[in-house]
Amino acid sequence: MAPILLNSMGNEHNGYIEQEKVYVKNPHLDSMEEDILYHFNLSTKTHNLPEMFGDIKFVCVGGSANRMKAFAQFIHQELNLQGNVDDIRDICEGTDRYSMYKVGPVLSISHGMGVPSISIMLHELIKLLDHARCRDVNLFRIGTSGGVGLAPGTVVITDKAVDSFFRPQFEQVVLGKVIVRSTELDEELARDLLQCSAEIPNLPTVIGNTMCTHDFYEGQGRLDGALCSFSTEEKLEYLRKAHEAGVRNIEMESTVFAAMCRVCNLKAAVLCVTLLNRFEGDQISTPHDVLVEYQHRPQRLVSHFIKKRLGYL
Ligand code: R2B
Ligand code: URA
Repeated sequence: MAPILLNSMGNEHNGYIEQEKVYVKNPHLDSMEEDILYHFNLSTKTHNLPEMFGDIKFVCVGGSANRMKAFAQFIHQELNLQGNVDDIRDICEGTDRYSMYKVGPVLSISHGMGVPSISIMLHELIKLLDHARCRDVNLFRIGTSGGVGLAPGTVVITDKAVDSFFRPQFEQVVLGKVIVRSTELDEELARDLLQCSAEIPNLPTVIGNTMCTHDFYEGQGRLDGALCSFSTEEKLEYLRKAHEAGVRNIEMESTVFAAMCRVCNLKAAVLCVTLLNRFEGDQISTPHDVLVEYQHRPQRLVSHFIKKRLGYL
């Protein structure tokens, strides 16, 4: 059953599985002799991308390079893969923009903070998956966030990624015009992940909307930045409105992540743990060891999902 489990997101036809392809949506790419993935320090001429990455089925992305290295080491252990965890090397070591680790069918990549940083990474990642002729790939953003009315440590699986006006859309300025793309994520994947969370002890998880902002301080209604143009009451009113619109957490990458994956036919999910309840404060004052345990929660959840899909559980 293992290959069928892997392909369970595909469409079954006449006894065989039609696999989901990763689509780049750019006609200009066909006429390029070489494609240099500059921020990964990889190229179609200098690297055999199908050989290096053709077996990838799960891609996990997160902000911090150290966290994504730790995630790769964790998955290596969880999947009982051969070799020493300390030998897992950064495929992008020739550049310090992003870090990338491959463990079996799992790719773990850092994306930095904010929409512009993750969007550059996603352009090159989606081209990489296409060049490598990958099929049936699931993509996960595992990260941190501020909770809206939730106990700290809760994992939020994103239903819709919304902008600062609570709209499920991502706006990109292209050639001086605004292009609007939908940010809906794969409902079935979100439901499967919620089911996984119920099978893991001590992993409080909800499905809710995630608000994506372009700033950590004023943009998220914080009173503790270098600048602040509003009162405590105005902040709380905005958070109450966000909560009414179904927002359960706030972070800084989900809208462009959802929009790009959707256009390119990639099944994607966003899982962020809340570090604090924004109705109760703005500063992240939780002790370091507690934060480390919180940040491990989305990793445990995705690992459980991957193990189930691969037939380990
Ligand atoms: C969550 O945490 C980061 C800010 O601290 C940002 O990248 C995000 O989305
Ligand atoms: N990341 C965010 O973007 N906001 C928070 O409040 C916490 C983590």
